[in-house]
Amino acid sequence: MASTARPSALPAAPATPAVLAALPFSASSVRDAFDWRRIAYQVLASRALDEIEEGTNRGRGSVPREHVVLYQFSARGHETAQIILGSLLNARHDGVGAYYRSRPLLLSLGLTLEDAFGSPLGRSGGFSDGRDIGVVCNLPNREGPIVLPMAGDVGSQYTPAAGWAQAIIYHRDSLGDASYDGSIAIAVGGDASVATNGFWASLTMATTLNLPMLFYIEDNDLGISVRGDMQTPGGNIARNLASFTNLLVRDGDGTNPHESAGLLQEAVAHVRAGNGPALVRLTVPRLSSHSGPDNQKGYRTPDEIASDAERDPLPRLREYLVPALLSPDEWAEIEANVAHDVGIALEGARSRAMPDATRVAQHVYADESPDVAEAFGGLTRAERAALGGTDVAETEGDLLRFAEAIRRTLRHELAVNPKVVVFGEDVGRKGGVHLVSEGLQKQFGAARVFDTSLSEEGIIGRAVAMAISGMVPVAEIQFRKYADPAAEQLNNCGTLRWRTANRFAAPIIVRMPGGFGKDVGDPWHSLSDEVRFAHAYGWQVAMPSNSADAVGLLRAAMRGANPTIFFEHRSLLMTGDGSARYPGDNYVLPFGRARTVREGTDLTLVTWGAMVHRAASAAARFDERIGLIDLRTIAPWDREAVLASVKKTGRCLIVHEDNITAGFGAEIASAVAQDAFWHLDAPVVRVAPRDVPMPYHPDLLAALLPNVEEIATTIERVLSA
Ligand SMILES: Cc1ncc(C[n+]2csc(CCOP(=O)(O)OP(=O)(O)O)c2C)c(N)n1
Repeated sequence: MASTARPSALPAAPATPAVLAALPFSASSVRDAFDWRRIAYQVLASRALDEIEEGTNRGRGSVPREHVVLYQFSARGHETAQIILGSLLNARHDGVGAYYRSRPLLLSLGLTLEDAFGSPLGRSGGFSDGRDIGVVCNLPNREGPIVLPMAGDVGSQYTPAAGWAQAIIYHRDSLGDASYDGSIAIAVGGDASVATNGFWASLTMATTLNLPMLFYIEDNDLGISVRGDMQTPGGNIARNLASFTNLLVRDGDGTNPHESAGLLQEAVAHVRAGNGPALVRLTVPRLSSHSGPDNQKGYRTPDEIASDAERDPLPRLREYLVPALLSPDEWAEIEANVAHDVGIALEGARSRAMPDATRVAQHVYADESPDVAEAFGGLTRAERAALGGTDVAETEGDLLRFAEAIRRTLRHELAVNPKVVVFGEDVGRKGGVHLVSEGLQKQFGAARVFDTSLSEEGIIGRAVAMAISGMVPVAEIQFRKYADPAAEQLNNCGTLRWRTANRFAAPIIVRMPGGFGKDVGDPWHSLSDEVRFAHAYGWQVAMPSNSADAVGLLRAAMRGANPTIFFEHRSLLMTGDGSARYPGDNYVLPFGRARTVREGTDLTLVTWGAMVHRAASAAARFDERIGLIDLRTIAPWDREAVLASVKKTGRCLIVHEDNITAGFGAEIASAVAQDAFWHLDAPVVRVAPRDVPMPYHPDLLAALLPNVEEIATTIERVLSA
């Protein structure tokens, strides 16, 4: 073991009697409530891991002196309070949103020492199979507390943690699953993380919804190099939140085991009892640099580093336990056990295979092969199979406008699948600003169809955790442009399955109106920019042009295993352009299957969304010469259908509403140029708006959007090329 084997050489921790006297817990109530031997083992183990990885260990026993990982984030100084907290998480469905300095907490929840070493070494197996930084971990657990997949973005852990808390209530009260009784969500973050949008979004969620959620802030007064008073006015988030309605707030010294244990115990009990959320801030020293590459130069003086070293919680833990609860020999025995176990774990991790490079692309999307294990999250295969579906549309259905078709699909899926919830800003009482969900709250109740606070990050982060819990969250973003604040959660949702090597999945559905309206536009409500989601990893992207396709694709998403962006075009919501016959309650349209709107001999016109209608009007002017393909989905997109048609017609024209530069049309043009080049009789051409935002005045809008005339003229030009 490392330098911590010399606790007696360090100054004794002051007892801070004034603080202790004010605390509501007695010495014996704290001492007796915890398994301190286990806590000591885990604190020492975490310390040993960090020291070996950092190369600061002195080398002892079977553990040589070395520096074993390149990108290391040490938790030295943060361990004791985290492990005390972990020891309080014992309900079946406790769930943790944590960050890169939370490995001690994971050790206390069952992360093995070998996995803790193996992943930072980039070895196969473990929590990411070599795909993610070793301290960005996760812990699926079907029998006890889980740790949601962490992410590298500071603050991104908060809204999923709040979503987990809301999911606990849903499973317990709406699905009647008693195994959720008493379970809570925990969000762990540093002092700088409380300046993020995610922190405030989740705090609003937790306090307004009275969620069973504990915020644990470990305040080391540094965000890499920036001091805490730059993140929080006055530098103490607990003091500032003292007057927050519906939040128990506690503040203390995270190096004092007694105080940490008492405060955390009180807060956990408060939340478990259903009294609402709590926040505990504990001060801790950061005993290392921020991360491996950081040398602390320029922002921390040697004196500051030395005075933080004096606040090391490990010797304070020993002071607290020895001799009151453990004899010096017992403490030494724990140290020896840790040294032994850590040595074996390091060897085990080293002997693991390197990750299989041939599998680097696996798990971006769900892999349905029977030999691939089911991820933690989403509907199970059995549940999906039971819901079933058919890709054969009924032909006698009512003629439905676009919005009504989506509403009817949501209504049916809410009725047949109790795990479905529908939510977003104004989605509940009002029924959405486009009234797509009108009447659904009345029919299914406010637990299943509900309004949210105005935070898109909160909406998507919440959906991610709900999906991980096995629910089917259908989140509405009020307008495409307002997905911007949720970009981090959306991107992390898309990579979640891949970066956890299929341990977790979050197949959420994000409904998103956008595009031009009926004679109206503007830069905020009329953005389309669908290409951004096709470019993001792991998403399915639907852009239906009519009611029947909307029904089939939305149902496919809600019975599927991948996250989906479901684009609801405003002009289709506002007009009858997309009306079609209802294809039935069981109609499921697989993604990546284009619709041939019309066959043609001389030119293939490719488009999607609302542009299908303008393209169809233009194509109709050319008798049988124009083949029109409606892609329906752009991720995946039906490459085969487009190539087959272009090989037949020899010409390709792509029309879209998104701006031309790097729009999705460029992807199609590239595929055609590469794989149908020898069949082309003319250049591949795109009709799309110049790179100009959507304008407000109808004349300006009309001047920018592709229209029937422009499409027809371009068809003529390509035909005569
Ligand atoms: C959204 C985001 N911005 C910036 C960073 C870079 N970064 C990584 S850690 C960090 C400081 C975080 O400090 P704090 O939350 O106090 O946690 P600590 O590292 O002190 O434990 C920063 C700025 C990031 N990872 N994510």
